[in-house]
Amino acid sequence: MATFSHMVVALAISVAVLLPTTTIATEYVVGGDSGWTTNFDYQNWAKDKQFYVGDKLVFKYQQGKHDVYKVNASDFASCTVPDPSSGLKSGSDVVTLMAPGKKWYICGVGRHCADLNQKLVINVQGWAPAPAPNSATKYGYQTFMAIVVVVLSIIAIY
Ligand SMILES: [Cu+2]
Repeated sequence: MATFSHMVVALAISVAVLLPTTTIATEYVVGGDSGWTTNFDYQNWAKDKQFYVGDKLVFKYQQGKHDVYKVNASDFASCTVPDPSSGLKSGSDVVTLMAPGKKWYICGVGRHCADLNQKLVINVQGWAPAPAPNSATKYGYQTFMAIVVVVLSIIAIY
């Protein structure tokens, strides 16, 4: 009798744990259809998006024409390119957002950053609820699943 209940609980816990990681992480192609290029307003592209830890940025461009460097705030402002070995150059570079906070990216080719605006700054939010519309639904989902797990656990005990 108890085995069936225990299976339900195990299933519910699995769903609660696995679903947020598989369905909520978002992959963003930087610049959308324009990709990673010159003379594109990346701040305008980023301004209506909510970036969370676990999301991915994909920088798409013709290999050799551009590249991608993760930099700090001052190098972003001055378009200072770091050591070339730290650059991403595949033409389809996937960056997983590992930690909350501001992240800065520039192109290191020619004066693409300095003169042609090829630079992106985003603010990555953690999993904790923040006063943003998107996070409310994520938080609500996790709360809902927690309640389901607790209720099923109680049913299983009795
Ligand atoms: Cu470039």
